Amino acid sequence: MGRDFGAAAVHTDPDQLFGIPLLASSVPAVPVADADPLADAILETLVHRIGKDRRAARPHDWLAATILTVRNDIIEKWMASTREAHTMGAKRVYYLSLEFLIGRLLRDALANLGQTGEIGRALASLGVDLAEIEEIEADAALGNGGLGRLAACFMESMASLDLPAYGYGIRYVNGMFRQRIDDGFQVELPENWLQHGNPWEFERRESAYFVGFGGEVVGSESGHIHWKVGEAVEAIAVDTPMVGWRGKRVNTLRLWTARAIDPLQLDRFNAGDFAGALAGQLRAETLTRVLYPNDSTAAGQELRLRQEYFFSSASIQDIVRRHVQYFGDIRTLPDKAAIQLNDTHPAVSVAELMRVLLDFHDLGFDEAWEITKKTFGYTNHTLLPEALESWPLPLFERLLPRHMQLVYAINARLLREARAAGSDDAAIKAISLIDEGGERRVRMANLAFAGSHSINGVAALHTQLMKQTVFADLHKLYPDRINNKTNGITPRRWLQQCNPGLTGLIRETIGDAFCDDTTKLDALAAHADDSAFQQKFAAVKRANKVALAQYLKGTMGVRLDPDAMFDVQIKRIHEYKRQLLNLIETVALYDQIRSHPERDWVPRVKLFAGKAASSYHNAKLIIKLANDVARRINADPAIGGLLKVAFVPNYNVSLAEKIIPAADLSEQISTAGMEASGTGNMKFAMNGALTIGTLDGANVEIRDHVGAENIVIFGMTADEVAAKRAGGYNPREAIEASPELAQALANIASGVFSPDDPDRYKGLMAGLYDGDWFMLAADFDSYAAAQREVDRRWSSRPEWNAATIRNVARVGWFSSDRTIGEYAREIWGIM
Ligand code: 26V
Repeated sequence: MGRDFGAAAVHTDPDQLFGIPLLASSVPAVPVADADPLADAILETLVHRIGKDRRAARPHDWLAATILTVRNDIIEKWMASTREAHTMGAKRVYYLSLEFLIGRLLRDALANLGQTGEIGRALASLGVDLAEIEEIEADAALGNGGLGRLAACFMESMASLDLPAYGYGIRYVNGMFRQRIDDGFQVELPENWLQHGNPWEFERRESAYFVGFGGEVVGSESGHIHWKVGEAVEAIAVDTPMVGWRGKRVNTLRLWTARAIDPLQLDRFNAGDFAGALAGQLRAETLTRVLYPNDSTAAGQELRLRQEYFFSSASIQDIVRRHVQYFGDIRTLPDKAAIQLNDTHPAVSVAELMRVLLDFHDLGFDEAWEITKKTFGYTNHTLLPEALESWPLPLFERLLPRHMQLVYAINARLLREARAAGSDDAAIKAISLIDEGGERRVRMANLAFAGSHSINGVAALHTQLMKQTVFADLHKLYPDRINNKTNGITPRRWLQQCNPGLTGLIRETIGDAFCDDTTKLDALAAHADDSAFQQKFAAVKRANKVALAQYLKGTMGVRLDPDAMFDVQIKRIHEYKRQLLNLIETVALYDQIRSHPERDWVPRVKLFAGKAASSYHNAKLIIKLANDVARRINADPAIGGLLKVAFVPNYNVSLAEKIIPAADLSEQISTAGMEASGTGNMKFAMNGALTIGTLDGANVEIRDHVGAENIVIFGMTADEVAAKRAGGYNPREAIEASPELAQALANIASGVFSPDDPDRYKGLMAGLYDGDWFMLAADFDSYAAAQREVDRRWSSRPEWNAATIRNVARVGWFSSDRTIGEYAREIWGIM
C-alpha cells in the first residue's frame, strides 16, 4: 500500500534524511515559521509523520505534509457529518460506480474549505510554493471518461448540498493508462498514481467482507439455500474524504481493495514453493489491479465480471450491515437507503441484494423484490449497442451460480407481468433478461431496469431515445420508470479552481452569489454588450491562453500564438465523437488557405487531446492522423502561421483544467443521437468558449439556455440521422456532391500527410465511402459552413465577446448541484 501515512511512519533511510533538497534554493536561511501556527503544523507533520528534515524535504514530502495537515481539519468535519447522519436517522445515498475520475484533490479540498490563502501563506513562509506542490499531486484517474468524471462531480455536489452520501467503487492500483505519443502513435503505459503513497486515504481493516465466486448451490437440511463458493477473497474498505463547498459536509468515497484470505500458504512456502505460496495473494490482488481502459466495447472478459461482482457484493454487504446496525429491521431498507447504479457495471447488485434478503434475512421472494425495486435507481449513459453489457450465460452461471438462479426467478416474474400486460412475442424477447438470439447472454441493462423504480437518462434527448429504442418495450410495460436527469458539472472545480481569473472578474462585476448558486451568473448578461467589461473578459481569456501556450511550449515544445483562435476538441477518441470530421475539415481548410493565401483567414490553433481504447484500431489511427496532419501543416511555410495543429498527449482531468479556460471554440460534433449528454460541452461554455456542435446530448439544452444566437449548430438532427440510415444512406453520393470533402479525402488517402507510409489512411478513407456509419460525409458541408460562420463571428470581436459572455451567464443551470437536487427529490426522496 505504498507509504503508510496513517501510522506514525518515520523514514530512517539516511539518504532520504540528508539527501539534496530539491527546494533548497527557496528555503529561507532564517526560520520564519514561528509566527504562523499553520506553518508550524506543516513542519511538525513533515518531521514526525514523513520523517524528513526541513532541508532534506522534497516536493512530494511537502505535498504529503500539507495534505496530512489539511486532513486533520477534514477529519473533524468528516466525523461530525457521519455522527449527524447517524443521530438524525437520515436516509443515505449510495452511488455505486466502477469509475470515479476524481483527479487531484488538494486544490479542491483547500478551496472548498476556504483555506487556500492561509495554507499558501504558511507554505510560502517555509519557502514552498503551494501552486508548485499542487501540480505534482497524482491525478487519480480511476475512470475512463464522462461517466467517471460525472461520478466525481456528483460526489462533490452531494457533499456541497449536505446530503449524506457514500460513493462505492474499486481502488485500482493502476488507473487509466498513461498515453505517450511515439512518432504520432499512441503508446499505452501503466499508470501509477500510488507511487508516492496516497495521504488522502484511510484503510479500514475492520470493514472487510468475504466475496465468493464459483462453486455450487446446495440446499441445507433446514431447507435453506446455501451457496458453497469455490473461491473467496476479502474486500477491504479504503476511504477517502470528499469535501463539500464551504466545508459544509464531508462524505466518504469507499473504494474496495482485494486481499487473499490466506495471503501466504505456509505449507507451500515451507516446502520450498515460494512463488506458489504467494499465488493466492497475487490472484486476489489482480482483481483490483487495473481499470478496464475501454469505453467502447464490452470487455467480454471474466476479470471484468469478477470486478463488477466483487465491488457490488462488498458494497451491498456494507450497506445492509450499516442499515441493520442503525435501524434493526431490514424491511425499512428503502426508507433509509437509496442505491444508484452508475450504468450497468454494478447491475449484478440487484441479484446480490436479492440473495442477501432471501438467503440471509429469510424474506419471501415477493417482499424481497419490492424492497429491491424501491431501493435501486439505474442511470443509463449510453445507447451504443456495443457498450450495452451482457455476459455469456455459461460464464455468469459458472462464476455466480446462485445469482444465475435468481436471475431466472426474476426473469420468470418479469415475463409473467409482461404477458399479463399483453406484450407480444417480440416484446417478450426484448424484455427478457436473457438474450436468446445466438449464444445465450445475461442482459445487464434489463436486469438493472427490472430491479429499479427509476431509470434515468442523462440529457433530455437521450432519455427520449431510451424510450424509443433500447428500452421501448420495458418502457411500455413500466411507463412511470424512465425519467431524465440532465447532467451537470461542479462549478467549484470547473470554474472557480480552474479559472481564477474569470472567477475574480465575475466576482468584481456581480458579487459572489454565483459561488453558492451558479444560476446567479445570469447577472453577467447585463454586461455582455458593455465594451469595458468585454475588454476585461477578453483579457482574462488571453491570459489563460498565454499560460496554456507556455505550458505546451514547455511540455511538448510547440509554439502557439495566443492571438489565434484556440479551437479545441478534447475527449475520448471515438468514431461517434467525430474527431475525424474535425481533422478532415482541417485538411480542407489547409487546402483552401494554400490555394487562396490572399484571403482574410482567421488564424486558428486546433488542439486535440484524448485517449483511444487500446483495442480500438480506428481510434488509434485517428490519433496518428492528427499527429501526421499537425506535422505537415505546422512545417508548411506557405501557411504563415495561420493554422497550427497540436495533439496534446495524455489527456486527463488535470490537463482539462488547463486547456478549458484557454479555449475559444468548443467542438461538440458527435453524430446526433449518439452522445448521451457530454459534459465537456458545459465546462467550455462556463469558461467562455463558443460551442460549435450538433443537436446531440446536452448540446440541445445548452442551446435552449444560452440562446440559439450564441451557439453555432450544424448538421442533421437525431431524427434525420435515423431517417437517413433507414432510407439507405449513400455516402459516396454525399462525397461526390462536395468537391471540398472529396479533395480532402483524396489528399489523406493518397499519403499527402503520410509520405513515410502513403497507404496508412487508405482503409480509413475507404470506410467513409463504403459505409460511413457516423455520417461524416452527410454533415461535412454543414460543418464546414458552420466553421466559416465561426470565423465571421471571430472577426467581429465585440459580437464574439458578447456571445461568449452570454454563454457564461446562462450556463449556470448545468451545475451538478442542480442535477443532484433533482436526483435527491425525484429519485432518492431525500430533499
Ligand atoms: C462501457 C464499458 C464496457 C466494458 C469495459 C469498460 C466500459 C467502460 C465504460 C462503458 C460505458 C461508458 C458510457 C459512458 O461513459 N457514457 C458517457 O457518460 C457521460 C456521463 O453521463 C456522458 O456525458 C457521455 O455522453 C457518455 O458517453
